[in-house]
Amino acid sequence: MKILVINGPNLNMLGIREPEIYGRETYQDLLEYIKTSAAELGADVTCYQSNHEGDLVDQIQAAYGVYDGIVINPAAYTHTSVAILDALKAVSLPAVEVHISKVSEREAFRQISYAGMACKKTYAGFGFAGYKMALEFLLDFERAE
Ligand code: CA2
Repeated sequence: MKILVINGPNLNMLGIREPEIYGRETYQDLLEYIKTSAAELGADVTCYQSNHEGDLVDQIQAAYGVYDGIVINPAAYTHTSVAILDALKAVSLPAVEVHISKVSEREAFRQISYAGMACKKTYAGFGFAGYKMALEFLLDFERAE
């Protein structure tokens, strides 16, 4: 199964600040974790990160016909981007939303997720492990199809 993992703005800064929320591991560590998890689970994973909303929309669109599923942490765009929601709906690929932190216990402005409205499942507050859970979910989902 070919899965595109998309990370949104500032996630490339992981490990640099706010370790109490996002941990001490870096974005490179996250890429390693996803690669190792994918190898273990037998998924073919490509990772993409951008700080730009339009680039994230372009990547989601480009996934159509190429990937079998999407794992997405849209970061701050989670709470603002109807464009990302529309792109996920447009490609209609099975998608899973991931957040490193437990957004449900954070500020009021983080309580809405537009992207989540187009996702089959959300994993939030599990740190990096949420990405592996998302890959497992997509593999199980494909098997059940
Ligand atoms: O918990 C998550 O994964 C988030 O998607 C992370 C976003 C935040 O806006 C969402 O509400 C929840 C922020 C990513 C920025 O990460 C930083 C990394 C280092 C230093 C500061 C922020």
